[in-house]
Amino acid sequence: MKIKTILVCVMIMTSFIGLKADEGSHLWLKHQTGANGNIKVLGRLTPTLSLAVHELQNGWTGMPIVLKKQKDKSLQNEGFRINPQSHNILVTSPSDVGLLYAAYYLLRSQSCNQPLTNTVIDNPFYERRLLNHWDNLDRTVERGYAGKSIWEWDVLPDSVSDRYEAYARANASIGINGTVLNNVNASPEMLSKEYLQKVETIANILRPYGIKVYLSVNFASPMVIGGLPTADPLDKHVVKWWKDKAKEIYQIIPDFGGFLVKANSEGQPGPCDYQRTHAEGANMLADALKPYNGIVMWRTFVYNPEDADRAKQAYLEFYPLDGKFRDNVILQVKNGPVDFQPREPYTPLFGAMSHTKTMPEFQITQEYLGHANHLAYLAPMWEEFNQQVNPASQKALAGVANIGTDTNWTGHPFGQSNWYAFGRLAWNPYLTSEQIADEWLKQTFTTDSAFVEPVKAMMLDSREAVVNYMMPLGLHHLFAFGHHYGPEPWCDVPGARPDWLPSYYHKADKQGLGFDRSSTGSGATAQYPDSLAKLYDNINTCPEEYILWFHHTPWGHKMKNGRTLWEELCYKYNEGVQQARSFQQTWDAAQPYVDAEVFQQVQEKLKMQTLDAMWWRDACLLYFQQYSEMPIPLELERPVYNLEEMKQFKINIDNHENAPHGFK
Ligand code: GCW
Repeated sequence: MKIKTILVCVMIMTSFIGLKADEGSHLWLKHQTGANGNIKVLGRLTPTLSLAVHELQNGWTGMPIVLKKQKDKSLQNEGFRINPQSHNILVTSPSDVGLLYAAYYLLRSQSCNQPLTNTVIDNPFYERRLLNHWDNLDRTVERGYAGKSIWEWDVLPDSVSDRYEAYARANASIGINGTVLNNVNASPEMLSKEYLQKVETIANILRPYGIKVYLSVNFASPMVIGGLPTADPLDKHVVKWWKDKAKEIYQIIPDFGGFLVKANSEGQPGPCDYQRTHAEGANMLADALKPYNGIVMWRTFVYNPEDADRAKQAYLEFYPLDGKFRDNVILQVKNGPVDFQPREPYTPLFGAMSHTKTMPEFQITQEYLGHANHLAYLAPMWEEFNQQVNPASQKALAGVANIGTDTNWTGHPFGQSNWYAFGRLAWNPYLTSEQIADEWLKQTFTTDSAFVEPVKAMMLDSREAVVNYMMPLGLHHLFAFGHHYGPEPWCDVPGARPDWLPSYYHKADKQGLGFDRSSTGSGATAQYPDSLAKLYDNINTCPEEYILWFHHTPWGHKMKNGRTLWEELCYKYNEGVQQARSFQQTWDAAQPYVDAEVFQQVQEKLKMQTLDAMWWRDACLLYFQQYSEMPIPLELERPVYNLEEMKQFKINIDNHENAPHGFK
């Protein structure tokens, strides 16, 4: 062999190996490079269009492609049409970003081996598809489990990380078109001139990818950085301060998206501090942004230990304000009425506010689903929500990001699938979890069905497994205080807010288990539409996956399968452990198809997940058994941990000491 040929072979081999050992940094964007695709643009080459051309030239191996911007009655601004013709593929969209989305569509189809035969017309379902970063200015990330914040505030705007563009590209590839850069527990500093210049740099990098920047704002900003004596939304100096601030922002970032606000929640300032309503607060900000087409996303996550059942409070506070919000205000409502638990029924505000815009907030980061240690594919949870709340009644979608500085972005390699699934569902809420998992696996690993089919089945089971081993049958918030990782159904922190303690939610006693939210209890069932309220209110018709959410259920209550509540609880916890074990088997069988490092990383995490599942099962069953006084059915595994010992474990989440096993 000639030296040149050998060299080429070595280069091809190393680039192949290089891709295999990519440690996850390329996410799902692993399509071939150097394809030399034949791409033509009709019209002006804008920065966004250049990106589309570049992506296709690099990755497209099919027929020549013609990209053309043109009006089209069947298309929204960001939608696209792909028309395979005899000698080429004609791709059109009313906008440049629509053509970029089409490029990613084509590359995805190619990676998934989906042939293009018919014309494709694809429009985004929601106009705004946003990530929310809970990232602080000191680069810590609230509820972040994947390293530090990717936003390097300390060195911006002079130094610009390569990650910003990689982030933009990944988001554009799945249709995300907005990002809130900072934590909803917002530092007023964010709106200072100095920080706005840093934001400008990020906005400039994201813009060609069709992504707008938004900011979380602290309601007391006029006091903290403006030196005013009040932040009262009806005070004319306060109104002027926000108007001036909006003007300043838009001078720097002309396409700025708007504000996200957490007000009068968990100690944050807000209009209620001045006896004003949430509507008065939101409208004041909305008026300031209105001249520039900016919006306010106002969160409904409010609750107070002195008030009613926590699950009822968002509704009680906001429902009376229906119709009182400006048209550029959208209420951002968490999917469930408590807080991103492994399973919750939907928040009854959805659908109830017929004269107010609402948008769901999902949590991609796994605050309550095992952090970045557990494999939990969340699309089935969001699909379940979309089956309960008609997506057409919603105006936008937000997801709390799981992204950080880790090489693989999300800590757990399978955490990437949740970022991916969120974007895909924001584009099309009618995609199935199965379809999304299939796409993600094929793009991220291989199209080989010997790998895809079993691993997909594992993903599809994984959220239910977490529900089973953590909180089956509608149990919720049994977490250890603060870090929300392991089980502490017994948790009692002297002086803590009662609504931050598990006993507030599980109400275990000698009679039974669960929160009575029926008409004999807190009456939360009445916040749902009549037919559902009736269904949930009756213990015999309430879906069993919510029975302990809505009913204080007697230990001996007969479940549909004939078991008592206690027995069923034991079975569910055991099923969760068995599922985690089966994931280990599935993954070991997948070894030949996966890069060695990623294989090992997932394998280690699955071991931890199984240990955690056993920890959860034993902690919860042994704790509740003190009340049920019933035996664990003999056919089930015996506890391996001991309740009194477990009560002594106090995980230090920072140095991971004192866990009952290898918690890392
Ligand atoms: O679930 C709670 C989290 C807080 C979070 C809050 C919220 C950003 O534990 O960390 O604060 O929800 O959504 O505002």
